[in-house]
Amino acid sequence: MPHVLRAHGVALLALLAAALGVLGGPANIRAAEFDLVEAHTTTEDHPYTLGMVRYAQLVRDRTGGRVAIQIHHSRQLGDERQVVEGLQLGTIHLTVTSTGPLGGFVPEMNVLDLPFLFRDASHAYKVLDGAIGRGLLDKFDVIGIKGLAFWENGFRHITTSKKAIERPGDLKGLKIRVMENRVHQAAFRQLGADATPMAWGEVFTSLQQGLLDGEENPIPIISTFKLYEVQKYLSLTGHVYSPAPVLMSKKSWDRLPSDLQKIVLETAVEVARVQRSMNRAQEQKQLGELRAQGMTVIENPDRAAFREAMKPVFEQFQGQFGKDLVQRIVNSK
Ligand code: EAX
Repeated sequence: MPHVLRAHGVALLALLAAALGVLGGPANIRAAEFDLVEAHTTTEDHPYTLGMVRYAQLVRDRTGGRVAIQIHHSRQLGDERQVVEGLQLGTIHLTVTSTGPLGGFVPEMNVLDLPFLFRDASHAYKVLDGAIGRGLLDKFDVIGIKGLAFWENGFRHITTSKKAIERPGDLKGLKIRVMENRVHQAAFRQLGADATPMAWGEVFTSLQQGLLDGEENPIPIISTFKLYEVQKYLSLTGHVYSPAPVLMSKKSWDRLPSDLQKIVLETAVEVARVQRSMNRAQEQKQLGELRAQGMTVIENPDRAAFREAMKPVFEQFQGQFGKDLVQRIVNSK
């Protein structure tokens, strides 16, 4: 990772400069005042990483090198739940994560996991970038985390090994990995699947060994993790929109002076736009690539039937999160 090497190089140069008594040298040979350890689970070429690289550059430039972000992708520091725990402890400072494990930390976050909550991406952006989204991010405060912004994981689709999924009944009896998330678990149970919660890191091997029949994720995840090697069918159900919150350890946040806090927060919000368009560009390109890799794509599964079949879950959880909040989201235009 060149940015890490560069950080070391900069530190050495700064030491050298100090030793030689060269004071007030150019900003780029100073070591960063705030070194932020960032960690997430996706690969180097996935839009979480691409967005984070852009974010790190902008933050470095706008803070005159005072804030440096060291990116660790590909689960180098653990799965999503562990990383979020790291934020609470202050051992990890920054992440971009799926909502998968977040309901275990902030129960209200589970509202975003309701199947067919958002009509389309612009509906999701409207809600997440407005007062409702900010309200959800602010709920992380009490558990020692500063919620910065919503980036994108994407609309989730179902992949399977043995059987094409066209309608809800096709999932009956299939062992499908879901995120460690009670709404997703309930939704897939409702469809008759054997819904198996599991951290992402174990999924590829479990699919490979036939311990699972399928899973569900956005196209950029399916593609960058090469799920085509272990899955035959991709059914474009789009049953839930997965945002990717960018979260910071409250310990790191509180250490930053307010001018730097402002840059760190505003830049995270600004990069959401870029990161989402990177994600959509990958979706477009990768669908063809997945076909070329031998996957059979079911483009038009019976979405209305999926929505109908998952409705009881919507009703059940709507009661828990407050019908009011759910209605406000549904009615956002
Ligand atoms: O955050 O666990 C999941 O299925 C997530 O969508 C994925 O790892 C990216």
